Amino acid sequence: MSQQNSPQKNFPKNQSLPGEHPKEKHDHETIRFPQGFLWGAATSAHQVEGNNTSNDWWEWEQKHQPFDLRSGQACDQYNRYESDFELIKSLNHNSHRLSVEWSRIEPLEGEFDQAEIDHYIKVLKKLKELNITVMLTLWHFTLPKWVADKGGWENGKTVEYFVRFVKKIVPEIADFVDLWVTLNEPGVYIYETYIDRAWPHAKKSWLGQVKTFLNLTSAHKKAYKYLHSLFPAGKPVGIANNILSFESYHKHSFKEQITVSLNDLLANHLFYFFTRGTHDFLGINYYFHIRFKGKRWTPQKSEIGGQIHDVSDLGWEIYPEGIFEVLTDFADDIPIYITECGIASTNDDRRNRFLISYLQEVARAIKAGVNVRGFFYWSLIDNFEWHLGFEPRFGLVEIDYKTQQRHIRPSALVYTDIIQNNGIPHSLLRFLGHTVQAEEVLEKREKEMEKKQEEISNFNNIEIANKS
Ligand code: GCO
Repeated sequence: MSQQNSPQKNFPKNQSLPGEHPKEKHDHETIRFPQGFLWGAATSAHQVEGNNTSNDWWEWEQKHQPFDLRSGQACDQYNRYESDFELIKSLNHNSHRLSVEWSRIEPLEGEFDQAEIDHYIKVLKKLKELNITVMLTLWHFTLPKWVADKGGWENGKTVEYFVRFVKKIVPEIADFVDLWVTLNEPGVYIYETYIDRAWPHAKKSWLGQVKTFLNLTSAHKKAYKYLHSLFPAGKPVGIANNILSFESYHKHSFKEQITVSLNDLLANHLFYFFTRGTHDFLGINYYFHIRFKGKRWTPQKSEIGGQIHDVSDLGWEIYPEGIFEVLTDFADDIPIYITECGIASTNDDRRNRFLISYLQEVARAIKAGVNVRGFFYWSLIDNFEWHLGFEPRFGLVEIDYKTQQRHIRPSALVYTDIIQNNGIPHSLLRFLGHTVQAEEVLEKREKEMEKKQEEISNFNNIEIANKS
């Protein structure tokens, strides 16, 4: 274009063009969270304590898992709780979620071990000395062996056993607990036991599933009632429930939409429906985004992976928008705590991106009016990931299992930065944006899983051969 015909040529500099608007100021402000927000991390007894020899998991591990997939001394937190809690404090967490191990407290039917009760008093006291808000889970997946031998949660009597245990332990430790979680993820427990059948007492039984579900709802309701008889005026009680974000591939597919609704009802809402009126808060554990495709009624493993988004070392899709969705879906009059949310990754840069992008979505949900009161990252330290052993690395703090040395990962410091600001400083947003290809991770993961499967079946074949 010649100078002559240039559109700028004769256009007066100060005259505005139609559609022009004032330049938006980029404010570089911190994304703030509400005052008093709880910031912490979560663990569970069997996954970190070590040597929980009186529970059903321990027994099952010795029988069905090769040596490297057994909990053993785990993170030895039973002995190292003091230094671990000091670490929490040094990272500036203002709260912590942990659980007590029923099988230590009542290793034999009706026989309570006072020395173990005293141990938990010391553990919780230590947290209070450090001025840390305590969220305590009363049941996190493991059962004393004697309870499991009588049929576990399928047996209606287990509700009475559980309530008797709760009535014993709660008065002893109540002074040091701020929030109670009666049960952890009833749905995941049922799924892993009866559908995936990867956990102790694995079996195919529709009736077993239904009984377990109903007994768990009744255990929660009774524990709730009891806790409120002790603390009518305070000490909120809830559960920690695994809430999944479901979506269909095709908006026009009626079948896919029905699948989404059914799964949402069964996995996310049913337990709350059966226990309505007995939750002072909603505890949400958020990990999964699942897209349903085609004719299938249930999610298939391959669809859980991220064809579009990044994935964790376990192949779980990283989908920050999902946490916004579940939070807005569950928005109610009662407060919400994110009782677990985390990523298994040896790539700490990925954990940084995870933390920042998920917390951004939590902040967005709060801005949209959802009453979120706290966030507990899963997990404080790498730990025993149930049937998968120690390979998945969820920790803000890395563990060298040979020496039990703790190493603070950079992401733990990013989290501390967020906690100190009670928000996400703008400078942290620079962590977003690099992507690791999902295919790469999934391919590696598939190979690892094949290897592991082979190890497990070799182990079981040797066991069978030894027995015959
Ligand atoms: C669960 C538990 C934790 C897990 C965590 C990571 O969801 O199964 O609450 O015990 O370790 O969720 O899978």
